[in-house]
Parts: sequence; structure tokens; C-alpha cells
Amino acid sequence: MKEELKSIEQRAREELGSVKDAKMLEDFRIRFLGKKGEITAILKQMGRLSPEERPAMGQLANKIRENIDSALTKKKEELKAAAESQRLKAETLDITLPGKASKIGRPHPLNATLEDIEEVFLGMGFDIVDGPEVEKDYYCFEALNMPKHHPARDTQDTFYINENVLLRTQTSSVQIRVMEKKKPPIRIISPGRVYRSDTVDATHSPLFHQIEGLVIDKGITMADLKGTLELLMKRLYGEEAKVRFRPHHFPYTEPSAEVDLMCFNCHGKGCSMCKQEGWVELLGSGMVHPKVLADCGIDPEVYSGFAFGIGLERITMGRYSINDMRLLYENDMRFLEQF
Ligand code: 2NL
Repeated sequence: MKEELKSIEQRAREELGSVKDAKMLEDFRIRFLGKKGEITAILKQMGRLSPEERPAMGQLANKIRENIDSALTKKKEELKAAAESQRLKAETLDITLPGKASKIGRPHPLNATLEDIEEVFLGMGFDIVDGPEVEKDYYCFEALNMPKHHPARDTQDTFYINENVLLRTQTSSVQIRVMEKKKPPIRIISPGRVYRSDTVDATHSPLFHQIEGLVIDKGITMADLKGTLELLMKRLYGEEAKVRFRPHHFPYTEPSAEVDLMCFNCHGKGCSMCKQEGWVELLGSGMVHPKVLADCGIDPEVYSGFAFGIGLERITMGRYSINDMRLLYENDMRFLEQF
């Protein structure tokens, strides 16, 4: 029996040497140390021994069980360490490999211009307001002194949903909604998408963007309009920017003026960039028509105000010397990465 135990220990040590993974180790444990294992089988035969022989044999069996068990524990740790170092080896970082450059985004030129304009007006205490793009014709035309049959309402120029609902052609509609609800003083800008039934070319798109502005209070004059827009242009184009106000006509303002910027290229002399004009048209503006105020419930005898409309695409194209509007919508990275 003693020899059998010794030979079990001998075999156990040999076999443990060829154990390669956790599964083999578990098989090994069951075979030698398990309830139906070899050591247990020997212990079951103890009954055959004389009472004097039993304690020594029992001790030896237990000793061998402990030896095998501690060899197994050691093997278990070795396997664990080997697996760990295998894992670390597989995960090794090659810090000499060139990194992947992370592409950092940037504002689209239209958004960059919009954000700059918003900042100037926020600095002057204006609120930024939003409104529906699908609009009633009342807010887009009627309330702006363009009654039915006004030429600006031609279906050639406007996308109608039905007789009374359309895609807004300017964001003045948002400002009418504010005037209806809020009493002066009012200082707002309303940026957003607007729609016209135009065919796409270098300077036209059926969807474009506008920023309208409106100031209503007691004692507002054309001087406030000029001061505000001059400041905007100096902030956008630099202190040396020169603007001029040229008489114009809009149904919703009286008097009305278009605002031109002196050509940066020729300083007013005329060149190919300004089509020999010396000046480039930037935006339309004027003093809000008394009828527009009255229709919104604002007494034109007490209050006056100015308004203006800026085409975001036009300002952006001028600012970055972009000669084709379509570039602003195509999302070609080769174009956008230049800004
Ligand atoms: C342009 C420039 C303009 C306005 C928009 C406006 C808004 C209200 C009342 C009066 Cl609520 N006017 N906006 C004023 C002048 C010009 O847009 O070139 N439009 C065709």
C-alpha cells in the first residue's frame, strides 16, 4: 500500500508537468484528489490493514494528498501567470507607430458668420428669436403691408402649401409674431431658413438664410439704424469698413435704405470684384412702416422703430471671397477645410 501511494505521488508529479491549461488541471485534480480519485480509492482499502498499521498509513496518505494538492496549487498559479504574460505580450503597444490624427471639426462658414453676427447683437442687448418656417401668409405678407395681389406674393417666387399657408420668404414673420405679443421696447434678431422658388445657380438657392433685426421704442430714428448697422459692419469687416445708405423701397419700411460696403479691393474706385461699382450691396433696411406697427397693435404716434434684413449667404460669400453659393451647401470637405 505504501508503494502504491508512493507510485501515485510519482505519477501525479509527472502528469502535472504536462498539464497545459485550466481544463487539464481540473481533470488532474478529479483523477488524483477527487471523491472517486486514486488517493480516496487507497484510503478505502485501509480496512484491510491491521489497527497498528493504519495510523502510519493514514498519515502517509494524507501527506501525499497534501503534497499533490500543494503542487496543484503551484501549477495553478504558474498557469495563471503564463496566461497573464501571454495576454500582456499580445496587448503590447508599439509606441513607435505613428498616431492617428484626430480630425477636429469647425463651424461651417455660414454658422461662423451667423455666430459672429449674433454676438454683436447680443452685446447690444438684443434677443434672438425663432419661429415657424411653414407660415401663414398673413405673417409673411399681409402684416407686412403686402396685401393680396401684391407682386411680391407671386406664386412664381413663393412656395405655397395652400392658399393661406406657405414656406416663409423672410423671417419678418417671426418679428410680426413678437410685435403682436410683446409691447415695446423690442430689440430682437430672427435668424433662420427662408425659401424662394428660385432655380439653383451661383447666386440663388430655393433655400437660404436670413437674419432680420427689429428695434421698436419711443424716439427711435434713422440715426439709430445707421449707428447699429455701421457698428455691425465694423465688427464683421474691421474698423476701416465704410458703409453707405442708399434710398430704396420696401413695402414694410418708410423710408427704406439699402446698405452698401465700400469694396475692399479698390476702395470705391471700381474693379472687377465690385463689378465696377466701388461698393457691394449688403442688406436692406428702413424705418418700420406706421401701418405695420398699427396692425400689430403698436401706436405709431407713440413708438417708432427700424428693421433690416441680411442675407447670410451673401455676407458670408463676401467675407470669404466665395464666388459660388452652391459651395456652401455641397459639404465638400476640400472646400470646408479651408475655413
Ligand atoms: C431685404 C431686406 C428687410 C425688413 C427686412 C422688416 C421687418 C418688420 C417690419 C419692417 Cl417686422 N421691416 N424687415 C426691413 C427692411 C428690409 O429685408 O432685402 N428684403 C427684401
